[in-house]
Amino acid sequence: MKKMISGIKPTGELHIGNYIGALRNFVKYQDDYDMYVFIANLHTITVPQDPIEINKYLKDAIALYLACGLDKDRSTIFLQSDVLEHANLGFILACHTYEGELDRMTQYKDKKAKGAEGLSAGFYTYPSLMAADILMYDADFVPVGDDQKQHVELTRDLAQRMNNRYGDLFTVPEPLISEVGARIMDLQDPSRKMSKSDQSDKGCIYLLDSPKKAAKKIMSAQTDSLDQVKYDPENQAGISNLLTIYAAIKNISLKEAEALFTDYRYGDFKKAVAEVVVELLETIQGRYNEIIETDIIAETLNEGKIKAQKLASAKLNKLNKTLGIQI
Ligand code: AQP
Repeated sequence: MKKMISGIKPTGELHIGNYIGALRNFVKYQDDYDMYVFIANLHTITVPQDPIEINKYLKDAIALYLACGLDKDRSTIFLQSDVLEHANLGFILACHTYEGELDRMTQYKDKKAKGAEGLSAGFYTYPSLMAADILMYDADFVPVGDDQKQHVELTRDLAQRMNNRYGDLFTVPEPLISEVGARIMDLQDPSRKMSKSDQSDKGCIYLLDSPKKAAKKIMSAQTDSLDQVKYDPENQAGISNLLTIYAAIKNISLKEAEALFTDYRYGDFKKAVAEVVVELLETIQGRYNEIIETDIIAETLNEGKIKAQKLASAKLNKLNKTLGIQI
């Protein structure tokens, strides 16, 4: 069975971009692949965080994984920091990553371009840690939103570099990016990706938003004056984003979604989108409320940790021997 791995960094409450671009695909694939899904908690501290806040996001993220349909008996679900080998392999890979490669990573470049000062060394080198998260388990595929493509490309380069230098060490993974919903945009500014750490929350629908609040956000989403529901991201970014959200949740193509709304006025179209979003949130939140206070979270993480650790320690032993740093 082919292996798949992916993770989400709990820097805030998960949103429908995370759900559509990543989570729903993890759920879809868990029967056909040997699936590894982790909470990327080490990645959260590459920028300063409030420990109390981050701890809540962490717990919510695991509960939401389960509420969205991930199942501990069909997937290995674990906390990145529970498997110490991730940080260890991350350092080894950082020693094989060129400075120029890290300089070219979009998140680092964007922050630098905006004049950010005092960035941590951890923030600069996190792409090597991400490569470690993937290569540790010899994953064949990495299901991600399209903002993560660059990271998987660096991971592939590192795997090939290590394999050329030391022999066959790592499987070279491929990104798996879905056709619909690989980049959900901010509702208020559809030229920007929907993100958890945005300052204003009006453009972002969190999976734990009340259905009423979520519907309100959709009803006030930015549109245009063209008065036609068409998928045309260049000229109708807001409408195209709403169509994408609708199509992804209903699991239909963009063409099919477009055909449903010919002749619709924007207000009625938005109502239809709000309805499917509300239905989705109600289902997820119903399950979340059942899960959040139970032992299932601890059980899931414990089982996941044992399974992941076994593979990770074997991998790291082999690598350390190959590198000559183990007696
Ligand atoms: N807007 C999005 N549309 C589609 N997919 C998305 N993903 C994130 N935002 C969107 C996908 O969700 C997975 C987990 O992402 P992450 O949380 O690890 O990191 P991120 O991409 O940096 O997410 P955010 O929300 O933008 O977080 P912050 O604000 O902290 O940087 C990935 O597969 C990602 O592609």
